[in-house]
Amino acid sequence: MAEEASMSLADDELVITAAIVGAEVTRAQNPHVPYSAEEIATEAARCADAGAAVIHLHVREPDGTPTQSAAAFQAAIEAIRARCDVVIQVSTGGAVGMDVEERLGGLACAPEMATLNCGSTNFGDAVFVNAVPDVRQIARRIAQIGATPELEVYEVGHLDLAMSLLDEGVVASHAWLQFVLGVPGAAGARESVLRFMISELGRPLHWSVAAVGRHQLPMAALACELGGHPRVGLEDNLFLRRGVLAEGSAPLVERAAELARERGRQVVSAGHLRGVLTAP
Ligand code: KMH
Ligand code: ZN
Repeated sequence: MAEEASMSLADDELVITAAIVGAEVTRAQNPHVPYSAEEIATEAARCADAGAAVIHLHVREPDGTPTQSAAAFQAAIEAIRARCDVVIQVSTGGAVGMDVEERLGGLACAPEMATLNCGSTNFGDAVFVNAVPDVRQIARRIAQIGATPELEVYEVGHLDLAMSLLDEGVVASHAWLQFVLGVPGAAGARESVLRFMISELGRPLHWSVAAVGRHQLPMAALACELGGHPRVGLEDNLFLRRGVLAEGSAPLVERAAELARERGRQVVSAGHLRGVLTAP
């Protein structure tokens, strides 16, 4: 059986994650998507100032092509660390179609957190493939470098796999869990879906919600109300409100921080979160 989570935030404390780059969104869709290490660091610093404790990180080639190369991650991470204090969570999902080994470049750069996608899912017209043996292998690689995994759950079956990995100890009990809702073709970004998934957790994990498109801010508000944590940013949503492009991810972080405060939650800093992540 899984142990109780050994470290925790107070109930009112809230972590905002900013997903500032992504792999699929482009400057043709929103000119504020950062590509270079310096652009990424500038946006990370704006998001930290607005209240983000975690930066969920993808990286790009100079022309915007998604890459998972360790060199590109290293350049971005060094630039971010020179500008602001944030917990860096590297993507091990990369872009649809990348092979598993290619996706793990960020793990060479000593990140504090890394994503663990807990199964295959429709991803618009594509399929984001995460075969179970690969999920287990990535989990072990994240554990080897001592990073905190964030279990990405797009579907109910992913939650069952996540629970099995926790029960088996393949994933440590202090893992975070994120419900990714509203990806076209996968579970919808609806209150009923989120409430059901939470009811199935059965253990005291910290959880967040990353909802796609117009659902991002309403589901962020719901996460704040239900004791979870919001992820916002251009990776998942390009608009601040209907018809108005967000001028980067920072305005979305600002809005998430307002939603949190309006619901009695306290937005915590990276330093505070780090203390929780590294507690014995
Ligand atoms: N780009 C998506 C296919 C992650 O970062 O771990 C996968 C993704 C998940 O973004
Ligand atoms: Zn991602």
